[in-house]
Amino acid sequence: MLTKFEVVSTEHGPDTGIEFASRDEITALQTKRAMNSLRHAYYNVPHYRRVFTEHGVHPDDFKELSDLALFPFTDKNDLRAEYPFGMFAVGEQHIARIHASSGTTGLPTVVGYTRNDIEVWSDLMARSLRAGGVRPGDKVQVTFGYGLFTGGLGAHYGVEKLGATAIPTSGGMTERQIQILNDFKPDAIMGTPSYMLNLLDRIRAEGQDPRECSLRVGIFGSEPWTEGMRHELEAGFGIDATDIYGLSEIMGPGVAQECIETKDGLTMWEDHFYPEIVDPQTGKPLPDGEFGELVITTLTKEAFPVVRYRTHDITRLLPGTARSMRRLERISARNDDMIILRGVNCFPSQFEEIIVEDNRLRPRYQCVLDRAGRMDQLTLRVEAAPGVSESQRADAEAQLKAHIKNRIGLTVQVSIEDEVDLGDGKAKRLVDNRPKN
Ligand code: DLL
Repeated sequence: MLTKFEVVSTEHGPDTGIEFASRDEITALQTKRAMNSLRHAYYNVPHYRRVFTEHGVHPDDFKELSDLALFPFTDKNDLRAEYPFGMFAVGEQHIARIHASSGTTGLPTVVGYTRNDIEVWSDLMARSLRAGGVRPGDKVQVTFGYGLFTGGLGAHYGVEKLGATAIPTSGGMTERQIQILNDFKPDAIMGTPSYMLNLLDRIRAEGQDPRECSLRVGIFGSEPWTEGMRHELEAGFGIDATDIYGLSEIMGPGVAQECIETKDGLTMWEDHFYPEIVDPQTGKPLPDGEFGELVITTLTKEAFPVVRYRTHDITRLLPGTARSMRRLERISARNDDMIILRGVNCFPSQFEEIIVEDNRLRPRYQCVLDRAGRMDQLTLRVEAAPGVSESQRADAEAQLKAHIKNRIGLTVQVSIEDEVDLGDGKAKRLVDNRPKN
């Protein structure tokens, strides 16, 4: 139930003029909505009431957008501390859907949506698809995973909302993806860029020319990728490829989307999300154009309003081009050690939890990321305990691989070694050898 303050309803479907509104109009809308959202969080989520009070601020202190800097940040740990439903701002009977994403430990971060939140998300996904070149009547193969991950269902509802046709293949089963691509003749495809490169190779390996497929556009995201990968996917499939960004804590896919006419970074849908770039060390807001950590405040979320969420994604804000809303430069780095491997998020600490259960291994380990051919690959280097025989090592390796597959859902390479050098000082848990271009 929404008490005291109602969140402003969102009438902006994919075909309204808000995408081209003047900066003044956007600022006025953001100010009104931020005020509402801060009140909504404060009056309906005990966590926000507590931390605002501890910080000596009240929603009434907010008069203009720069006042947002008075309010405390929210981090993944805050959400985890309220596991599972403590951050919901509405009663459970108003929750239409729940999604979750991996946390730094075994506990996932849980997010909820009201029926209206799902409507807004679908609108924003439809808007994103349209910006990426998908049109009503197109068929869209959705290879993002369906389930607790926001990718599949988030994209799916947007495809339907746009008036296009969803082909919900979900992830994996590449043979079947290729068959569907050949037989259903989709106009567009969505997925992680690394999986798309894999698909490209598999099609070629079957003796087909991927440029002869029916695809016209591809919308890819959920993990960092590069201009080099864009060129390869565009040339390989004969498509226009654009970048989509989002995170479950804020909504899911469709927080920002690159426009097909400019392909110059991702337009942030600023009527629903207020972006700030802050210095990752001091937390001080930085001016547009400077690199720092992206912080997002939701402006219209009912079930899960989020105030100043630290995304840990490093980027900068640029002026609007194809739309009047500001753009994010392609996100190429994070300032924590979250690994995104083939679209699955995980932290080195999750591997550690599994390693320490095996007394044949020592908790001295390092994650090494490489690009093997096309696919990103993670090798977990782990030190063997003293006196462990060759055959015990082989057993430990097989078991570790199996446990990681079962518990984290990732296939990784494991290398059990005599010694793992973790560098001087703070243990270097992550080595990223993937090409940057
Ligand atoms: O990955 C939501 C999503 C699904 C986005 C499908 C796009 C397409 P999470 O699993 O919560 O949500 O992971 C969010 O993934 O903080 C970024 O670090 C990373 N990420 C998402 N999109 C991009 C992108 C989904 N286009 C985390 N470029 C974010 C670089 C991205 N990184």
